Amino acid sequence: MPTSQKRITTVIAGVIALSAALVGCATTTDDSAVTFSDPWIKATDTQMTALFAEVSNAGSEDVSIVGAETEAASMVEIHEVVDGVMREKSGGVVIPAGESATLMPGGDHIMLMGLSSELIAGDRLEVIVTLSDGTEVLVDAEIRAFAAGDEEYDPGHGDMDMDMDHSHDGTMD
Ligand SMILES: [Cu+2]
Repeated sequence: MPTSQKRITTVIAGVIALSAALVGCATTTDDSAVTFSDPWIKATDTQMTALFAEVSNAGSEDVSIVGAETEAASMVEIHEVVDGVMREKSGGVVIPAGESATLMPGGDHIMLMGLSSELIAGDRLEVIVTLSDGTEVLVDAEIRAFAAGDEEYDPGHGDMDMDMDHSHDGTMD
């Protein structure tokens, strides 16, 4: 009896350890007051694109989008567009308490750079967005064809990313 008793205890301990490991692996939290509505990413066969969405904050404190990551891109930045040129947005995108903000072409957006493969319309891509309150939100975005906006996107990146190997073919500037 001591032997079988011990074996059962060992099995239970193993199950508990596995459960703890699974919880520990989770990279997102569900308790964020920030939600992403209708998130989408512009389809592309280049090495960069952007994530757009309507983002609302149901909480009582302002929260900012300060970062993001996805397995499809080696680098992700939070951008704004000023005078038609995009650049990294200092402090991130603020979502005021009880209000919403829109990430859209020509405006604030989450820039995905160093894409490892083509992003095809109709596919989906998960992006983990980091907020200033320390929470992370898993965003499941649809990839959509979007022709307009190319003009606004490329020039800014041409300037900014000149020293990076993911810039275009060198025809800019
Ligand atoms: Cu950008």
